[in-house]
Amino acid sequence: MKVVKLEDIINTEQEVDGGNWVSRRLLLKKDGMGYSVHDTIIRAGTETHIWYQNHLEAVYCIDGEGEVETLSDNKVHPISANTIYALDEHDEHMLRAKTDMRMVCVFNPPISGREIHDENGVYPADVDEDTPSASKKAQ
Ligand code: 9YT
Repeated sequence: MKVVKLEDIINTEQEVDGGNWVSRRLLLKKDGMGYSVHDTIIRAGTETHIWYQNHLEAVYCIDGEGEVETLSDNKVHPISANTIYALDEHDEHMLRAKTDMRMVCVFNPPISGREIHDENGVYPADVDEDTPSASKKAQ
């Protein structure tokens, strides 16, 4: 069994700053669970275009307030604490944070660890730990 504490992730390679968000990646592909689990802070006042074409993601908000707009139908879904949304159709969306939002994110398949969004809001299908484009940098 493994036990991982958030404090063990902060200031390591498993803490990735995407600019609008900072993702503390608690469990990754290397942990062999078949999914990854992240504790992510979305920064207040930000708007992020996201389209995970290669992953399914569930996002459970445990603190803060904002909204998700699905771009296929322009529907706006208010998101606040104790609410989960599931991108079960690889939904292209805009994530807007009114306040800082703390989100627990689960990715299937798991991400490798250092992914940041590309210009289309996508993570690549799989990223090797040594791929230079996966290195830690702001978006
Ligand atoms: C909620 C969301 O999709 N935020 C973007 C960051 C991503 N979830 C991550 O890598 O933790």
